[in-house]
Formats: sequence, C-alpha cells, structure tokens
Amino acid sequence: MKREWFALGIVALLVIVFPASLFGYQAWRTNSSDARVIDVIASSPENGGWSPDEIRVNVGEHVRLRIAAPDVVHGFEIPALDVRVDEILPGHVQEVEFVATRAGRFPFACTRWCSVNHWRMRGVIWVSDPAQPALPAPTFAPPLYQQLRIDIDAMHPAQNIPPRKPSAARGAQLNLRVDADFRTQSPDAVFAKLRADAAYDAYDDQQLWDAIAFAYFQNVGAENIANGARRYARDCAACHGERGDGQGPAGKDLPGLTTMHPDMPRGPANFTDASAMLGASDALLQGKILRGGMGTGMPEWGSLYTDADLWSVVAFLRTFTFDDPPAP
Ligand code: HEC
Ligand SMILES: [Cu+2]
Repeated sequence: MKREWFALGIVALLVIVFPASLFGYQAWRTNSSDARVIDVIASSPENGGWSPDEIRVNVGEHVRLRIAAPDVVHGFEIPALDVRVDEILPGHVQEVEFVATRAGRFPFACTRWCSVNHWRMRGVIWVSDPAQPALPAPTFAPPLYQQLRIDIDAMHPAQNIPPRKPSAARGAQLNLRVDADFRTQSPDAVFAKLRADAAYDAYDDQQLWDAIAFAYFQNVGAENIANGARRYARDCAACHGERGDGQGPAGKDLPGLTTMHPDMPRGPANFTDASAMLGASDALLQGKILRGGMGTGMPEWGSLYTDADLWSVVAFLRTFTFDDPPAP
C-alpha cells in the first residue's frame, strides 16, 4: 500500500508538478525581466521581408527581440551591435536580448539565403539617447576609391595577362622581393612597373606574376583570407558562384553591367576573369563592394561590413586569380 502511494506520488510529480513548474518558469521569465519585448516577423522579401523593418530603442534599454519566421529559415544580425541569431526556424520563435550601448543608426540583415531576393532583406535599428536627442554626427572618412578618384563603374581591363594562372607557391621559390601597395595599385600596374625595371630582366613574365601573387598573399595574410572566405560563402557565392565564375543561381537574371556597358553580359562579375581582376586595385574592388553597383543588382555592403571585413573579402576574391593562398 505504502509503495503504491509512493508510485502515485512520483506520477503526480511527473504529470503535474514538473510541467507546472516549467510553465511557471516561462511566465516568470517573461514577466520578471525589465526587457522591452519587440516582436519581429522574418519573411522572405517577396512575402514582406522584416516586419517591422525599422526598430526604435533607447540607449541602455534592455531589448528582447522575439523573431518568428513564418516561411523559411532566416538568420538575423546587427553587425554594429554584435547581435546575431544564426537560425530562425519556421514555426519557432527565436529570442535574442541585448542592450544598445551607443546611439546611432544600425542596419540589420538576414544572414541566410532565404530566396533569390534574400539580399534585399535588411532593416535599421535606431538607437537614441533621450539625454542627447540629436544623433551623433557619423565620423566619415571618404572611402579609398573616392580619395583616389577611381571610377568604379568604368571597365578596367588589364594590359598584361599572365601566360598561366599566377601561383604564390611558385612565387615563394623565387626569392624575389616585390614592394607594392596593392590597395592603390592593380596587380597589372605592379607588373608593368616591375617589367619596365631592368633589375628584373633575369625573370620572365610568368615568374614576375608568380612573385606578385606571393607578395600579395604575404601582404594580406592567411587570417584575412579565411575571414573573407567565410563572408564570401555566406553573402556572395549565391550570386557570384562558389567558384567565383559569376554563375551563382541567384545572380542569373540580374542586369549586371549591361545597363552602363551594353556589350557586357548580364549577371554578376566573374572573378576568374584575369583581365578584369588584374586590372583592378583593391581600392576599386573594395569600393564596389562598399557602395554596390547602382541598378546592376550588386548590393551594397558598406552598411553591414566593417572596414576589415571589406578588405578581407577583397583578399579572398584574389584567390580566384592567384593560386596557392596561404592556409590559416
Ligand atoms: C544579388 C547578387 C549579388 C550578390 C549577393 C553579390 N554581388 Fe557582387 N555583383 C553582382 C552583380 C550583378 C555585379 C555586376 C555589376 C557591377 O559590377 O556593378 C557584381 C559586381 C561585383 C564586383 C565588381 C567587379 C568588377 O570587376 O568591377 C565586385 C568586386 C563584387 N561584385 C563583389 C561582391 C562581394 C564581395 C559580394 C559579397 C559580399 C557580392 N559581390 C555579392 C551581384 C551580386
Ligand atoms: Cu534571408
């Protein structure tokens, strides 16, 4: 008899007390914290995108976003505030909490390829400081391409094309020092300068290109290339293709450069095109990524990427024209 009561007690515990305490915990959790709860719907752009796509909070406010994705898997990121949710599964509500520590206008974006229009899925969080209603003036240094007055919409074919794809590994064997500022100079310009210099007469064209590939990768470093590779896979490959050939499924129907240069094929840039890539300085490529291609379908990334992110993704783009990047 005693044992039966004991068993019943356990069953009661399992059936009633445990679930009740769980619900109680949930209720306590939602009520006890002083977080301001904001419900956000994440849908693919065709179905409305972010709703709301403008969120207003105050400095120091404890914010809890409850994000629901009715259609497909999305991700969420406010890069400037270091807030991210990797996966918002359909039918689930994902919560993320943060305290905005500084005032400003901070873009947020989806991080999953939820549809061909995924890259349009962006929004803005305004963080205001009640004590200082005017937003702080953004500290804005003009990007390098503007300082250098590079026209990033012009075609930029290289004058010199390597006989074979340049290889950093072969370049490393040469013991050939190349001092060049690749941010401001295209690899093509660097080659032309070396070729015109009698000090390099002992080396053939391919050797100079190999030395340039080696010098370039030495300069940017393995870490940056790895960071760029991650960004590329997440943000660029769907249009530009995993192999950089411009054949990504999401880019096929984009106008590309045809609007400005009617003889150009439609769609995203092909990063395996030696002429276009070797003719471009890092500043030019960074400028295009930062600003986007107006009317071409190339999105802007300047509002979501830090400077370091922009340069590292440029460094990774070079791996489509230079072989043997250093492994991290
Ligand atoms: C929605 C599709 C799409 C996505 C996503 C996209 N691009 Fe593009 N991109 C394009 C198109 C289309 C062009 C060609 C038009 C142009 O050059 O403005 C282009 C052009 C470029 C160019 C110019 C190349 C040149 O030779 O001038 C660079 C550099 C570039 N993209 C880098 C990137 C990087 C890096 C990413 C990811 C962070 C990215 N793109 C994401 C569509 C896309
Ligand atoms: Cu998305």
